[in-house]
Amino acid sequence: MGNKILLPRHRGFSPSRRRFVTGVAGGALLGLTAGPSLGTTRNPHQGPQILHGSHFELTYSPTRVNFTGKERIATAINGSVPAPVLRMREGDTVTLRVNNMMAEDTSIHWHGLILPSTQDGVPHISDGFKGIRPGESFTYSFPVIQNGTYWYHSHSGFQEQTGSYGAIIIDPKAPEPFAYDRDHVVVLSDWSDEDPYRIYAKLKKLSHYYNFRERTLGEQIAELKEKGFDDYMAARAMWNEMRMSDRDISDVTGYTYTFLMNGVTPDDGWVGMFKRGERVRLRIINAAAMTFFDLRIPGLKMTVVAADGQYVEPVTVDEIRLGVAETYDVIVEPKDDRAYTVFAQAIDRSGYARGTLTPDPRLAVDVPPMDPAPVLSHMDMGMDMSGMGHAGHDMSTMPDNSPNTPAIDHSGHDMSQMSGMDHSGHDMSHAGHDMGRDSMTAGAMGNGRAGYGSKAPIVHARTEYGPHIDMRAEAPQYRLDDPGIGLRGNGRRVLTYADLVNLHATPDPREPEREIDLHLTGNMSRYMWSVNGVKFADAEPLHFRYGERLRINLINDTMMNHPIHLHGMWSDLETGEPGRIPRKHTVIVQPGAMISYLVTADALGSWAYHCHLLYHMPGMFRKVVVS
Ligand SMILES: [Cu+2]
Repeated sequence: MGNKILLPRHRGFSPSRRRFVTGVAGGALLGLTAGPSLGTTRNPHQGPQILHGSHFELTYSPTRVNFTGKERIATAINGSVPAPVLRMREGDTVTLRVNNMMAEDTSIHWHGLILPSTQDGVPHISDGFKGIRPGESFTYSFPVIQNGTYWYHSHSGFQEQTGSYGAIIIDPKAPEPFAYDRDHVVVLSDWSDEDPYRIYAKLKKLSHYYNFRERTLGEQIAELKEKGFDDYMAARAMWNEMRMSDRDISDVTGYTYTFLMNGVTPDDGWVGMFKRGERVRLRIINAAAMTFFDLRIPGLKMTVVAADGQYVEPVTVDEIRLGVAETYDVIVEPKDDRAYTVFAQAIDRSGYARGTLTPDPRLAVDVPPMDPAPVLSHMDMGMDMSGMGHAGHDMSTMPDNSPNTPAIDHSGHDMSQMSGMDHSGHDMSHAGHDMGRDSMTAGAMGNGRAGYGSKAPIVHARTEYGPHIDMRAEAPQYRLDDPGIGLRGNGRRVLTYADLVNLHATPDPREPEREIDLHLTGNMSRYMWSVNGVKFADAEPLHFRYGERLRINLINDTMMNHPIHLHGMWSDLETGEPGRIPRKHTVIVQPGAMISYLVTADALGSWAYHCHLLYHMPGMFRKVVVS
């Protein structure tokens, strides 16, 4: 091993040879075990190395990467972006030594794993854990009491944006309830050449900075001057080609992001092999910092067998939306000797991650065009859809306090931004279609019994009023069978939360003793995010009583999807199937919608509870104390 470690996955036949990762930690890195598989020759398209066993050595080091033609420094683990796949066994006690060879503090959180608070890896929240200082190590150790597909990532600063994430696979003790012949991990992520703190600063200054077409003429002229004419026009052409919407779908977009599948760019493409007739299990993990992906494999049906690592009744679909941090295990059965594209569009259609499933890497395959950029509907703004009288109504012409707009409170809303939100063009036939399904659900949902969600009225706390809040959803609905913005009525069978049915009986069938309402709040134009109008820095911890069964109602008072992650305990998603409640670690709350889940507070100590969009986390975060 020399001073520079050429990572095996970048040897061989990369078509462009632009991508490489090398260690720059130099001698410092050599003093430590950087991972047992560094010397193995691997196909560059096959994604990160896999480490097996119950003892893992993971080393953070600043590492050169090149995803765009420009060299950048990543916060890589064992010199790899994504970090190695960790393959462990249910029933083992694992130890994971994490060495920090970087100049800043770091940490690892084992996302979705049920373990003691001391091992959860969130600095200054997990009991006794203050992060791992430069040059120091921390050894995690915990029994593995579950199986399935999970992932791990840094919980320090914005390190996750610069490469600190990897997959965890836990092989089960008992045979699985389905069969497969082959197993691929599909890690989706978003890479930017920009420093994440610079991205955040830009968002703070101009929340739609990366949403190109929302920018004013003055801002565009400034950009033109900054970039020069050619680069500016190239960016514009890309943008126009992608039909980027001027709506608030994603804060950070393909304007700065390169979307990766197993660390491979769309130009190069990850390659997963199969033999015709095999059942192939794909373990799909959304490890992005900020990007929701809509994944499909044209020509193949996907049978979903697990959500967030938990077995579900198999359900066969064409497409799956993965919120940041969600995972789905699917089985596909390619019947022909042909190649298939694994296509994961960003939710705002500003780009995609791509890979190929193929019996032969030489086979060519088409990449489908991206769908049109989505348009926010009344429903996405939490408006009352029980009457269709709003059809074709242009919100921008409405007086702020019009009695015709009971569903949305615009006080404090920046109308210059509103005027861009012309709803007249949105296709109500889709909304109407979803309405029918909504009303079906509405009868069962919201009756207050375990599994059915809350029947309490929506109340906005006093803390939800003020310049830090620019929207309150007045009629948020359970929309469990709504595939979500950009996926409605697209002619494909899209997985919804209503499709998720636990393969096993609900582990804790108790009725909830109490409910906690959490409104997801913010002011988009000021890029301020909060819970119940209170940002993390000003918030008291939430207290759960040890052993209690409680219900959490998440009400999304913003126009964005937020993936909400509770550490340490399961989120038992109420879908109207009380006997078979699916368990998740991360739950998407759609814009203007509500969702609720039950929690068994069976994990003592302190836990993080937050939106998993990286740049929302500083505000949209709570500490939970179970005692
Ligand atoms: Cu969020």
